[in-house]
Amino acid sequence: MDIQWYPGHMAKAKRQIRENLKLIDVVIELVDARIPISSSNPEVDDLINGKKKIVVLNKSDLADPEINKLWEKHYKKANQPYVFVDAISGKGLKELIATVKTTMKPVLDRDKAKGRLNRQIRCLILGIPNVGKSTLINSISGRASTKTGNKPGVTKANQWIKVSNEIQLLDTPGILWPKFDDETIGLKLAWIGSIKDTIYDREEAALKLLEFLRSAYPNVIYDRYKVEFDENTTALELMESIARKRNYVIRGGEIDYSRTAEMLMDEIKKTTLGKVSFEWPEVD
Ligand SMILES: Nc1nc2c(ncn2[C@@H]2O[C@H](COP(=O)(O)OP(=O)(O)O)[C@@H](O)[C@H]2O)c(=O)[nH]1
Ligand SMILES: [Mg+2]
Repeated sequence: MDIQWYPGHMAKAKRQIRENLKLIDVVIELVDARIPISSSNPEVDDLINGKKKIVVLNKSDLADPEINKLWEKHYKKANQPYVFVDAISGKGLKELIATVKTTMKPVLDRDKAKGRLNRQIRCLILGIPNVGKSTLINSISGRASTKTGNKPGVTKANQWIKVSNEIQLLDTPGILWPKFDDETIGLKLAWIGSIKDTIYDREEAALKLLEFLRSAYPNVIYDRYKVEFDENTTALELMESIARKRNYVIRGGEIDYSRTAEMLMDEIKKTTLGKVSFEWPEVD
């Protein structure tokens, strides 16, 4: 998938979100549990202009359970409603529905006091490409009404999906643009397979990945690639050992860096390396 956010695209996406925001009560911001910050858009809070927001950490099945716990603490402390979900299996969806209700309770109570009964809660899903918006909408609606995958440009009139007696969900999610202000954000998006790694130098991305894994998940490297290393081993040396182990060499016994990098990027994207999170909140 290719994300090219030209200023025109961005302006259009923003306009669409603003239009849809007029119709809704609650914003469900979908992020990737492995990179909750890098997969969210810092402009969201300005954009939603005071609407209630629930952070939904999707693909939590792929994230490190220990790091998920740190994020839970983080959002609790920040008083930010959040839910961990796995949109494919539907795990966490009940909790999401419950969270929508508790978040809106004060508003509903106020409306009830004014005599406005049977008030519907209307929700909108927002998120960057590939984060699982369509999958979540499908799971929540219990039918395959929304196409999953990456087919941009298919637009139709807005429809409401009935989630429960009180909750409705706009069937068209808002697409946010990822931020690339910081080089590491692009790298993390490439590691989770959210953007084509060809946007980056693949060998560079794979080297940075090894650097990250070496310090954060050394056992993942040991277990999968069965190579020895210590704190003095550079990422390049590590890549070379892995290449030799796999016999990724070309004529003359030279390392095939390109093939090794491709394999590494492939395995991290396919989550062959297990449950790995790429960022965590600052903890004291
Ligand atoms: N493992 C896992 N994969 C997911 C989850 N949610 C979505 N996906 C996958 O992520 C990819 C992108 O999902 P999609 O719903 O098309 O994302 P969208 O671009 O935000 O609409 C698809 O291959 C989905 O199967 C999840 O909770 N766990
Ligand atoms: Mg989609």
